[in-house]
Amino acid sequence: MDDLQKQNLEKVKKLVQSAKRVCILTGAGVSAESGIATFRGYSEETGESLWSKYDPQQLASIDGFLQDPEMVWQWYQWRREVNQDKQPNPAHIAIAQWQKRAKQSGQQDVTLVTQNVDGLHQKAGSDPKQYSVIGSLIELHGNIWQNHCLQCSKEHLEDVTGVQQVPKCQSCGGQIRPSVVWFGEVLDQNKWQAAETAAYCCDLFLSIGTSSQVYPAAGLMMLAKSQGAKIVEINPEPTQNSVVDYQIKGKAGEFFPQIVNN
Ligand code: BJW
Ligand code: ZN
Repeated sequence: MDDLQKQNLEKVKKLVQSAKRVCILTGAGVSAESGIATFRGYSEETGESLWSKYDPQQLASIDGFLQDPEMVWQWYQWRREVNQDKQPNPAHIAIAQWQKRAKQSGQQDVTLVTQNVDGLHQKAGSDPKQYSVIGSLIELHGNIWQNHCLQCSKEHLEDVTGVQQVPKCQSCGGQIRPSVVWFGEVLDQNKWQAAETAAYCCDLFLSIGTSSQVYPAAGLMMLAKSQGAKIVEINPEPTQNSVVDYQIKGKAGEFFPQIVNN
């Protein structure tokens, strides 16, 4: 570890201890050490990223689904199959434990905003139920394990394991789709408002495992900075984001627990 990295780690540990309101934004990189593929950035654990093999406009856009629903549904079924046994890694666990400690002590608010749809933060113990309340988990891009009707929006709880054709909604006959946010779709407004509030009010913003290329999530960092928050990034391939105050160049599962458990 070089001197700058050591200095940054020590400074970030102090910030973590003294912050009153914290907003954590996570991306695919936080799940890379659990064996889940990232979208763009390279990850040592899974090799190629999803978008190096597949076209996001075809598979993760509303137009793609309208054009070829079967292909998109089957791609999500494949990802569900591949991801079903994946477990939280030390980064997910350390985040959830920090949130729990913060809630119990009443000394800090630690809100987790994730772009991930894999459900691993929940599995680790972060709480998504009250996403409008500071201190919980906000799944900004939805959850791959949930489904709803494209036409009437009804949530569908039935087990779709192994179903290879797009299921039909029993209420309206519409197509059932995964409850994730595709390109060209607006985010859930309650979730987005909660995320903006957490970023706006925080004094420490931690960006972990995201390439910061997808909006509006990528804009949260700038919002936090505009209100005077310190900005920390943990990523083996640091982004060129000029608003970052402290870069921790490395893996989330290795460095995040060091920062919060001391
Ligand atoms: C590690 C690691 C380790 C590796 N430890 N780190 C403003 C400007 C420009 C464009 C737009 C804009 N506003 C809106 C847009 C359009 C669009 C957009 O942002 N496009 C950009 C790509 C240019 N945004 C939208 O369409 C959004 N909707 C919207 O804005 O609505 C309003 C609107 C509607 C209509 C017209 C216009 C506006 C919706 C975005 C939805 C994103 N959906 C996806 C798919 C979800 C479902 C699924 O899983 O299939 O969400 S795309 C994909 O990218 C996924 C992710 O959540 C998201 C972000 O990716 P993330 O998490 O950053 O992952 P990677 O792979 O990019 O990066 C991983 C990082 O980890 C790398 O940096 C590695 O180095 C690092 N890493 N190992 C720590 N061990
Ligand atoms: Zn329906």
